[in-house]
Order: sequence, then C-alpha cells, then structure tokens
Amino acid sequence: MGDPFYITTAISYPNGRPHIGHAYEAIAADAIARFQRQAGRDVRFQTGTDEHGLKMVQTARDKGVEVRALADEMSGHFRAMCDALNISYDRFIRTTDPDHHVASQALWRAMAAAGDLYLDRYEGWYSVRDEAFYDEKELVDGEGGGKLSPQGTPVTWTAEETWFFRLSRYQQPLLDFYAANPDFIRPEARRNEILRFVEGGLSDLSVSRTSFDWGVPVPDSPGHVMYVWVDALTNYLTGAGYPDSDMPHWPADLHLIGKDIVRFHSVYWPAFLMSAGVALPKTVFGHGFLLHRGEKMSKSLGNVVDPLDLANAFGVDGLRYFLLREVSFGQDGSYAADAIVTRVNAELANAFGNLAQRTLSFIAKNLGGALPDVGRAEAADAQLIEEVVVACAGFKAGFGNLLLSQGIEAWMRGVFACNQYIDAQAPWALRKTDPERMHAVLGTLVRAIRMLAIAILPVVPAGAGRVLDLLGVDDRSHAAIDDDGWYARQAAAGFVLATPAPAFPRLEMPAEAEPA
Ligand code: ME8
Repeated sequence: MGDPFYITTAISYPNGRPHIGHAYEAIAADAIARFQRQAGRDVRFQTGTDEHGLKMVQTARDKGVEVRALADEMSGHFRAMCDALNISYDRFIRTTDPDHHVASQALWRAMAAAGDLYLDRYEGWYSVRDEAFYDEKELVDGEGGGKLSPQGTPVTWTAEETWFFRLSRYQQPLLDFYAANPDFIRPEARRNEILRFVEGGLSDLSVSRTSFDWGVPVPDSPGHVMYVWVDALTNYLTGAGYPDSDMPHWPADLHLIGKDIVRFHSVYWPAFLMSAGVALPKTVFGHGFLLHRGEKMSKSLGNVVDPLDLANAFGVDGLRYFLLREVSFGQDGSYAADAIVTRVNAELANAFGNLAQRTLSFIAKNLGGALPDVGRAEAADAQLIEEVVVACAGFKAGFGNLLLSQGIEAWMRGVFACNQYIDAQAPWALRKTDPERMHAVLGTLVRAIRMLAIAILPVVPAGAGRVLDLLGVDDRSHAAIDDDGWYARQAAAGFVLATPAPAFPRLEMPAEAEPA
C-alpha cells in the first residue's frame, strides 16, 4: 500500500433533498479520490450527512415529522445520489452514528482538559440557515429593514447559557500556522479572506446550545448539546478512528468544501484541533458555487433540479465530465442543459468516444478482433504516442494540483492529436492500398486509446472503464499508462476484441422544456 490519502467532502444537511451543488462536490471529490488510487495512494474517502442542529429541528417541526425520521429519509436520498453518481466513498458517515458521538465527546473532553471551555451567557445573533453566530458588525441591512447575515440569511437574537471555546487564544497560533503552511487554505482568494478575518481578531465561540436537545450531549453538562458545527467538523476525525491513537489516515490530506463554509474549516476546526492536541489537516479547498445559467439556485426561481434527473438526462459520465471540465476548479460555474449537451457531444461523444468506437469496431470487423501486428512504423506513430504521453502527464499534473479543468483540457489535446492522426493517416483507406501500414496505424491508435482511457477514468469511470474492459486492460494505474510493453504482450497473448457498443453516446438537444 502506498502513502495514505484521506479526502473528505462537507457533510450535507439532510433537511431537504440533495441539489446539484451537493452532486458537484461529491463528483469532484470522487474524481480526486479515484485519481489518487490510480497513483497508488492508500485512499480513504468520506462523505455523509450532518444531522443535528436547529435547522433540522425546525424543518422537521414545519413538516410535522420527527427529526430523526426526517434525517433518516433525507440522508437516504444523499446516499442514493452518491451511489447513482458512481461516488466511490469508503464511508458514508451520519452524525447520528454512535461512534461519531463517542468521537465528538472525546474531542470535547480534550478541549476542556486544555482549559479552553468555560460556561457563560451568550447573547447575540444566530442564523439558523447558516447554523452560524455572527458579530453585530458583520450584519448587513435587509430590504425590509431587518438584519441579515453576510450570506444574506435571516438572523435571530439569541440569549442563553452556553459553553464557550477560547477561540481568541488561537488568533496568533492560527496566523503562524497559515504562514508556515501556505497550502492550508486554497485557492488563494479564500486564503486571503481568511487571513483578513483572523487578523481582525477572534471572539470566543459559543459551542453549546440549551434551547433544544437534538445534538450530541455535552459531557457532564446536563441540558447542553454541542453546537452543530462542533460535532459536524468532528466527523472527519470519527472517520479516521478518533479517539483511537492509531489513526493511519489522519491528518486528512484534503477537506473539499464549498466557499461558504471555509471559515468553519480553516479557523474553528484547526483551533479545536490545536486545543485538543490533534494534528491539523493539510489542505482545505473551498470550491465555487454552481449557478443555473448564471443565477443562484432558489426554490422561488424554480431552478432547483434533482441531480438524478440530470444524470438520467445526460448520463452519469456526461454530468461528471461536464461539471469537472466546464468549471474552473475553485471558481463559480454555470450549468444549463444546452451547455451540457454541447460539451458532452463535442468532447466525449465525438472526439474521444468516436475515436475509440471507430478504431475498435474497425478492428473487430475487419481483423476478426485480433490486435493488428506491428506493421510498418513511421515517425508519425512515435510522435502521436509522445503527444498522448504529454497529454496524460498534463492530466496528472492538473489533478495532482487540484487544477481539474486544466487537467482535462490537457487530456483533450491528446484526443485531438489522435483525431488529426486518423485524418492524416486515413487507416480505413489503407486497407486496400497498404495493409502493412494500416496495421501500424491501428496499433498506434489502440495504444493511444488505452493510455487516454486510463488517464480519464477518474472523470468518466463507467465509459472509460468499458473501453478498457473491451481491450482487456487489467492494470489501470498511472504506472500502467507508461507501460508501452502492454500492446505487444496483449497481442502475443492472442487477445480478441469483441464488437464494441459506443462507450459515450451522443446526447439529443433537449426540447424547449429543458430539465435543467
Ligand atoms: O454547509 N454549488 O451543508 P450544506 C456548489 N452541513 N456547492 C454548494 C452549493 C452550490 N450551489 N450549495 C451548497 C453544510 N454547496 C454543512 C457542512 S461540514 C463539516 C458541514 C456545498 O448541505 C456547500 O458549500 O449546506 C457545502 O460544501 C456542501 O455543499 C454541503 O452544504
């Protein structure tokens, strides 16, 4: 086993069904997890649901159901979404899981033992939608004259006895940590926001609630449940085995989250961990928001779509490819049905899918499925393989550095090189005129297709997997991409190619009543 790599998504509030933003985060994390597995890392990938807090309590009350029943039902939808989208999680955690309560209470006790928790009265503003406390100075005026959080959500005045965490103590340690670990908060714009926020001074944080009881009980403090973000953040440790001292996957390599919750992950979370004497995660990456045709999703605009409807309309691979290719990772991105169809058809169906389909079905039909022998090689063949090697290396460099769309773009250059090569070499025409040369060209294409399919697996695992199944490729690791002996071995073994079905079907442009 290689070095451990622990990647997590945010855990979602199951107060409603998953939306495309949740799907986007899961897909991005999954592609990174799959990529790291190919690189030989011992990957642990966790996602799940964040089930405590006032938002859950209020939603259940509004719906007239038990909060646990709401959590069970909606958490099931999140898990089903992950399964449908080919998300290769190792654990789907629910914060109602018993081991999570154990971990949360252990972390609490460690912070208490460090002298960082004290009882006092909290009076201030709370946003139930954000599950966040805000300072008066952060609030903005709403249209009706009321106060809103900086995220634009309603705030209510709360006053209750609560436990406080001495966050103020951690201002300097956090600033020192950010300075020593420039990659802790990414991308750069998010890092700058957080630096400014922490430099502005930190107030102690209210970390328990007494006005409701749906949460993890505070140890030895009847009537108090933990503030939902305390137990929510602890999910990452629960998944690593905390409070067991043997935690091979801790510290986490990557917490992948949305830009709205970077503060919780890069200020509160490392402060809790410093207090408890637990190692800090390596990177918090705040991805952008997904907008529908440039507009925020909202129930009132009626543009909230079920990600499963999108997957049904455009295919799981199509949706995955579109989101990772279209959105520059870290920035906001926009989606719409016609943009998905255009992108998927141009790049997946036509450029790559057709390349594989034409080449492999020609071999199946005209050579009885036997891999073409070496034929008569020309400089163009070696040059194509070189371009494909560079394209795959570009993909790896992009994904290794969380520049996902750039990685895919580099890969696409390899696909385009193959298509130019086909046009220039015209292998189908060589069948009658120069079969020896045709063999060399087809063999070169098979080698290129195998490399490109292995590289793109994390993005489109189903379709690329089908191409590799067809070619009988077992080893799909990064090391295998550069193993140019594969072709000769496979041909010598007498491998026979079956007639392929298209791995990346073309999509129809939706009628005017588009699903997205
Ligand atoms: O914040 N586009 O849960 P959540 C992209 N429970 N990403 C989006 C998005 C959009 N339009 N809308 C939301 C929570 N997200 C907490 C997290 S972690 C210890 C606790 C992202 O269900 C959002 O940024 O509101 C977050 O990363 C994730 O979806 C879950 O959001």
